[in-house]
Amino acid sequence: MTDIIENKSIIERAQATLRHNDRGGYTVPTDRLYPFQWNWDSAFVAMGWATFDVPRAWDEIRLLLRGQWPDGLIPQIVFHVPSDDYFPGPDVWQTNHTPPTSGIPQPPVLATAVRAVLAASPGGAAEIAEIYPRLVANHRWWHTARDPEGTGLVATLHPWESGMDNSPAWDTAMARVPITTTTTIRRRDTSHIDPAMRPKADDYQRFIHLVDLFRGTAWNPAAMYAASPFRMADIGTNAILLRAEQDLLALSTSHGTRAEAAEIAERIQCMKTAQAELWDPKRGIYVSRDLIANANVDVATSAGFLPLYAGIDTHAADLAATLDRWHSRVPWLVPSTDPTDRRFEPMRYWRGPVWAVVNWMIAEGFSKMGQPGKATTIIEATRTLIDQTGLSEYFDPTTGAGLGGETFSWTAAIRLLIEPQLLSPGIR
Ligand code: 9WN
Repeated sequence: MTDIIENKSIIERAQATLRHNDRGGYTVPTDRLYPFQWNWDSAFVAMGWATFDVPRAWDEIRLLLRGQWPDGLIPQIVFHVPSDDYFPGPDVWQTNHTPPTSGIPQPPVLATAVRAVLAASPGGAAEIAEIYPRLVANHRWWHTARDPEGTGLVATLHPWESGMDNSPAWDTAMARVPITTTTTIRRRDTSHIDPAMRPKADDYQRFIHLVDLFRGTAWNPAAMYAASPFRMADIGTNAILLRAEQDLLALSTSHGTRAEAAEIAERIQCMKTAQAELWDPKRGIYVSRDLIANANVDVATSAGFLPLYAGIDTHAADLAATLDRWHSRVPWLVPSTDPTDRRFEPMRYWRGPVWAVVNWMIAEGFSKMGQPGKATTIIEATRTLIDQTGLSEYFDPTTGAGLGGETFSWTAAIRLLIEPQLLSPGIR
């Protein structure tokens, strides 16, 4: 009985958090710290809304797509209304888009979310006719802008694009990026959050150096690709895109043409082959690749489990063993960095903490790839972390403490998505 009441209250709190962060059709990640619409946050959040308000889920997607560029890019941030609470704002990006946006992508979860929200829509949804072609354009953008040589691996040109901003996977490559900037850095994040839980000053120098560099190309995709000293095949982004391609393929059978389906299927084959090459037998996990140094990165992160989420089952048992090894070092899964690695920092953002959205994708992968026990372990850990400490941005894998921002939208969305009785068949 107590369980049921507690359960009900966290579900109500998760729904109330989305309503609280709703700014009239789009959801901010959390009040003040992130006052705009973020790309991959909104994809997860749309799935969360779909568990209790399907029309609102479609609004989330439609408003994100207002930021889409003519060439297909769906930007990392849409600045629907001005705010001084965040740096860098539209004055730094200068992308010349209405509404104002940043000029880089984020992991492309959107097609997966659209498929899930559609499945939760009784009798289908009129929205899909307008949305499907935009997804097609976006996936083509990824391949033309970020894999111009057709290797099957798309490139990430800025750590913010990976969504895992200060991951140790980027350390070696980011050391190549100068710390000089033409933009004056006026960080706002460290006035909202303890700096020990955020990226360091040098990280921001380099983040903004890259923004200055790209702005200098007038956001031209080919020029950015050529100029960037940071060019990584991020295993997370590549796996998420591969998964999204399969969701787009499923959508294409009822909403697209045969030619589109064939084009998507061909890309899927090519991406699967290329991702297989990113297996690291020593670390028992997939890793990212530095496309400038032509070397795989030497650190294991939680993104390395995501090829399971993309439907690659070759190493499912090895990845289950890796998860066990990590679990023997930290009580709370899944740390964002291998806890045996010297670069592991349990409280610093993407260098150690647990993130609910990543857990959800990894659990989804284990569940579909023949390791349901591992999926259950991860989901139970996620549920307990949230129910015990709240809807935090991320969690300390050594203590379970909630870290970063509070009343966080994507954490609320994941709490709704892992509540069995709330799930529509499309999201299950
Ligand atoms: C930069 C909104 C975003 C997430 C990212 C997370 C963080 C932004 C920042 O917050 O990044 O995009 O300013 O720190 O790293 O994954 O989408 O929640």
